[in-house]
Amino acid sequence: KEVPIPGPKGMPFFGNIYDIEAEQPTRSFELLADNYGPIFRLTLLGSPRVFISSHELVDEVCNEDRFTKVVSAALNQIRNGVHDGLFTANYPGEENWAVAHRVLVPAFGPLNIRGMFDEMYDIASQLVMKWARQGPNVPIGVTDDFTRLTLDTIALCAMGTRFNSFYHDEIHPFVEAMVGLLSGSGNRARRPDLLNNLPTSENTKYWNDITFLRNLAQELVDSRKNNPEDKKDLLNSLILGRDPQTGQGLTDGSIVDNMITFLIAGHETTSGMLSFLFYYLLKNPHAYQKAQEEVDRVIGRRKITVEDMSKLPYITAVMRETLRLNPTAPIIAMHAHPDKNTEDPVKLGGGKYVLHKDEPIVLMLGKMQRDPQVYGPDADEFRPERMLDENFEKLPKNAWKPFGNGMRGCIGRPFAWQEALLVIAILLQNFNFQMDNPSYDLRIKQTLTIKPKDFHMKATLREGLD
Ligand code: MNH
Repeated sequence: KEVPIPGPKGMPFFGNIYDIEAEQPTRSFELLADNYGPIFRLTLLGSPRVFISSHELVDEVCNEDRFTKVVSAALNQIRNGVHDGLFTANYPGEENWAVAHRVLVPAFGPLNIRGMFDEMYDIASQLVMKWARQGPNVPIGVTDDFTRLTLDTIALCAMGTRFNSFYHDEIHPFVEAMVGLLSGSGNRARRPDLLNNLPTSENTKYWNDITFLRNLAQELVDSRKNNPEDKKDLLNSLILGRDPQTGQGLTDGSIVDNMITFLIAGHETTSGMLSFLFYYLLKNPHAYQKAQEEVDRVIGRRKITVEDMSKLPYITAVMRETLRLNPTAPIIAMHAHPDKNTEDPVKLGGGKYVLHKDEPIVLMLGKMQRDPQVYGPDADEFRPERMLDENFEKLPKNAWKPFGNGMRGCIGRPFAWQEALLVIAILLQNFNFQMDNPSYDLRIKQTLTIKPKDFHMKATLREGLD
């Protein structure tokens, strides 16, 4: 009954590294899945891992009694900067994860997220101002401006500081160092440790970026500690939050780890989602019209309030459908649960596929979320109606996973959701949009996350607005 796991033959030492395009690893994995099916194996830097992309297999691996997150590849490199912060902690094993999780879950609860609405609104209106001033003829670099927006928003809410990205052409030094950490981590993940430990200028810069990030983060923590402010933002939760189980707060090291983590995890993913979403709206005029009509009907010309956020079901469906077709964090990795799992060897697919000891399993979220077994023959099409509440609730378990799995799923989801809803609403309220180049078709650029490549649009202020 056992079946060998298929996959391309690798080269000695290099393994399958040449089967993967460095610029677009997720695309390469998808092409391999088209060739080898819903499970295949690659050997990268000497270690084998399996890639799964059907709903059936992903559903099996999402069982937290058998499997849990593993920190590997680029994520394991990011650990050089943020250690056992929430995103990069190995748990079970690293108790700091559980402490930070208990302290920070309330920080992302409904009351706190609503408390951050005004600051989100502040940054969103800066974007509106910029596009209004530019006028209707200037092509907008969509992803760049959405990245300015999400960076400024998370910096204000998590670090209590303003990057003012809409007012500068140069990148803020914190952002430059963070981009250095992220791209450096991506590069290091494709090289053997031997090379990563040499004193090259690239490696020196990598560690300098980390020192810079941590020093600045610590300064901002000290500054808030010395000048307390009475508000519900993420920075206050990091500093003032107490573990309900032990009563202890986070250490300074853990505060800095998680502050930088929020910036890393919280900007590209949300900016990519907004960029894909406007691409899909412009490619689908019917959906665009319904979304704008919803804003006009529910909000009209008045100022948007936090209460409006729960009254936009069509736009919510558009967001879900966008993240189904292009989950901006496109892959997550799991392995057999070290404490709970007693199977030896571990097998997938009802005993068919035998894994190596502690072999990482890579979940290809985008491919899985287009599984025709779940989404039907039009799985590749953008059709927000399938994501309206009544349909969304009927989806099989684990068929929509853009925020990851179980207790290691995204803690920032309500933050991202409120931020994105607000931005979509305020943009549709104030502008009409067009593609800059009507024949543009989606191309994807990947770093840790995916975003549309070279996507430009134009924004015209709507009549009756000044
Ligand atoms: Mn987020 C984990 C997707 C926005 C902070 N996030 C994850 C995971 C996915 C994910 C997938 C699981 C990763 C893994 O298994 O390795 N996150 C998203 C998407 C968006 C997003 C698609 C926006 C859209 N995330 C945000 C925002 C923040 C944030 C905004 C912070 C304000 N995310 C996190 C943190 C984790 C995480 C922190 C790690 C949680 C944990 O393991 O405890």
